[in-house]
Amino acid sequence: MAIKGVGAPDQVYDGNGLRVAIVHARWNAKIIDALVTGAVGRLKELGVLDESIEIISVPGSYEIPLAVQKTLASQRFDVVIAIGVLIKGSTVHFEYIAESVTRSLMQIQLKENKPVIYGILTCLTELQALERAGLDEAKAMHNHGIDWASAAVEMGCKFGDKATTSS
Ligand code: RBF
Repeated sequence: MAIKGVGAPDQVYDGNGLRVAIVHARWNAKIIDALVTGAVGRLKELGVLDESIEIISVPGSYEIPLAVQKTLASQRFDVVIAIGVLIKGSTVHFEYIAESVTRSLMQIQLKENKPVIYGILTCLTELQALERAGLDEAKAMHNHGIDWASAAVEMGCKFGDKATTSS
């Protein structure tokens, strides 16, 4: 059994009826695409209907919080998955963006009282990001987008407006 990463959920959650938005940045597009694809595939496996999934793109990670805020304020969604890929460069942009986006996403979910799933990779190298999107052939690592979708369905069912927890 893996030591790191999310453990098994306490029950199987049914995503049918859950409305999920994915707000993603377009920086580092190849990695983003793999993460979004992984998330969408898992949402569908968990019963979220195609027409209940909306994908919204913004230029970069810095733009994600406002888009998430507006998306939740529209009252059209039960949960939002925020996906961005920040890769450290030679300036301090990375630190500023990572810090402000992370803090903002936490504030938004508490203010809007709806789950925001934190799908922001903050990697020191491009290889680290590729690995976490399951794109590094040498290691064939896990696509984190899959976990974010599982978290979205669990949080939406447990804490969303239409809490549908069944046991
Ligand atoms: N956005 C990302 O999503 N990931 C990045 O790794 C990233 N690196 C950036 C590095 C620099 C030097 C700058 C200026 C912007 C970067 N952005 C990145 C874009 C940022 O999130 C935002 O879209 C723009 O700054 C416009 O507000």
